[in-house]
Amino acid sequence: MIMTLRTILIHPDPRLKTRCRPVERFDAALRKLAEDMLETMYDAPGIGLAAPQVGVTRRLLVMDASGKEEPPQPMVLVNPEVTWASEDLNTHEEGCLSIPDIYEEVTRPARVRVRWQDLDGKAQEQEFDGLWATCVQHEIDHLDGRLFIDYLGAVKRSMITAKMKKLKKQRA
Ligand code: K2U
Ligand code: ZN
Repeated sequence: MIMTLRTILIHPDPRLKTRCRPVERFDAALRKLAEDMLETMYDAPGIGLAAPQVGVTRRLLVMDASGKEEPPQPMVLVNPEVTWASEDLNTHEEGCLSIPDIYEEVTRPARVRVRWQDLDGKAQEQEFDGLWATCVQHEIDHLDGRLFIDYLGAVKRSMITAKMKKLKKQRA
């Protein structure tokens, strides 16, 4: 079983602003993509990765927000949706593999219930809290073409976008 590291798109990129379409075919290609995304996430390293970040505008995300001392807990969520969000909020410093070296505080519901399909198309539902809740909301935002910098003020966001354009020019 060979896994392939995928290239992570850097903001600004139209594919990162796209509302992704649902996954319809639960086949070997989907499984391969999920495996590649998990390998790409661990290699980055990151604790989450959404399909549009590797150029696939479909509703699929992977995450593993388990702490360093805990065993890995890779999760694959297909066609995820938030079915409930707590009133109380939580503020966490967020980063994004598509916006390297930028970290800003974002406030989100502290707990969310998410419903999704697994790689066999079977329905799953679970409540997330802590870093898992922050991460799953950050990843589902990616599927709707939303980035964590969209929660910042316009001035800060435009400075970050200018910085990323420069970085992309250097990398090209
Ligand atoms: O989606 C991504 O780009 C990976 C994100 C996921 C994430 C962002 C903010 C908060 C939690 C998860 C990160 O780049 S993964 C690296 C990381 C890990 C912990 C905290 C911040 C960033
Ligand atoms: Zn991100």
